[in-house]
Amino acid sequence: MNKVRILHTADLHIESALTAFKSAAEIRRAELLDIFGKIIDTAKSENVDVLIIAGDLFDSCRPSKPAVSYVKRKLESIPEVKVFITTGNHDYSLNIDFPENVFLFSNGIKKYEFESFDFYGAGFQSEYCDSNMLKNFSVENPGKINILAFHGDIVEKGQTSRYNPVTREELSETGADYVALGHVHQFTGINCVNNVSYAYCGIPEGRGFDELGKKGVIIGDVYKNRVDLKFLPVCKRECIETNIDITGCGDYDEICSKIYECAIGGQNIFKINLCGTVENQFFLNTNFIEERIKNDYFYVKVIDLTRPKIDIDMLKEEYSLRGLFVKKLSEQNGSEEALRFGLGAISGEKVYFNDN
Ligand SMILES: [Mn+2]
Repeated sequence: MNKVRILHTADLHIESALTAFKSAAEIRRAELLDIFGKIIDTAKSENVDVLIIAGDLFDSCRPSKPAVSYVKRKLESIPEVKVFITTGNHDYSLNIDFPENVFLFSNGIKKYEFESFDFYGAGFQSEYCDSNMLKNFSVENPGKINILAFHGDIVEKGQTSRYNPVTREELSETGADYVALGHVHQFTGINCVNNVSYAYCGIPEGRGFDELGKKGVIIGDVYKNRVDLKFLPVCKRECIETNIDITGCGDYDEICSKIYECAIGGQNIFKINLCGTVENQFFLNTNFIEERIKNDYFYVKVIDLTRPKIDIDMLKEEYSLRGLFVKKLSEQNGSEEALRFGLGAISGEKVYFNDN
């Protein structure tokens, strides 16, 4: 049966600044380039026919010479693979002399025809694209396998976006068998609307705590009217945000052992939120904790979200509004939450309630 084997990636954002990683930023920047090499090697070992890079390959329109020459060299190493690159809102004007196996889409929709499939793509020409690039597009040879790639936002009808807004209805009208999307940095699952399958593959390496979890690419086969595609994790490190309850920990030794117990995998990038209650007199210094554990992690950031323990027995003896409140509440077996809200309100804090 006719099929096209593809690897779909996007949003590599090569040469992102990553300043939040401080001393680890240089290494992480190098890793963003390195993952490109790994993806190319995967395309080769998995024998794909087509490699799709759906925008924001580079973080800017002016990537450095070393980065460009590495990217070109890796693309040259897979001459048997057809590589389709669309520009995104970050790299909308790339001035790169790509090797012969690369097809670049840097403006309105364009088609390349091959024996077993047609490939369409459209790219950004500036930082923003307020109107839909597809503009009533539908494939010219509906009997063939058709693949479409672009960078942009899938929106609801009537919703706007500055990044090429396209609705599901418009995707369905393209008649493509697979639409390879870029711009959203999270894998969305393989979705389908009227035989048109579409997906965001997400970024292949997380660049911060807004890009959490395992990152990867989409790989598999595109057939006429259906796909057999899966998510393949390729990232070297995961960005992980985790809450660690340190209630009961009396000193830094205990807190650090608790962290080691809960935040496993030192190669990963951690944001650790310490939570729970601590004794009033225990002074928590997150810089000191980071200093103690930093050699065991590629990068670790520690945030103090703990709350001081409330000494009810002491408070209810107080001759004050606060004392009276605590006394009344404990007589009625009030909840810990009610206690915190009440004490907060009495001390003049803003108190927020929500239904969840
Ligand atoms: Mn983008």
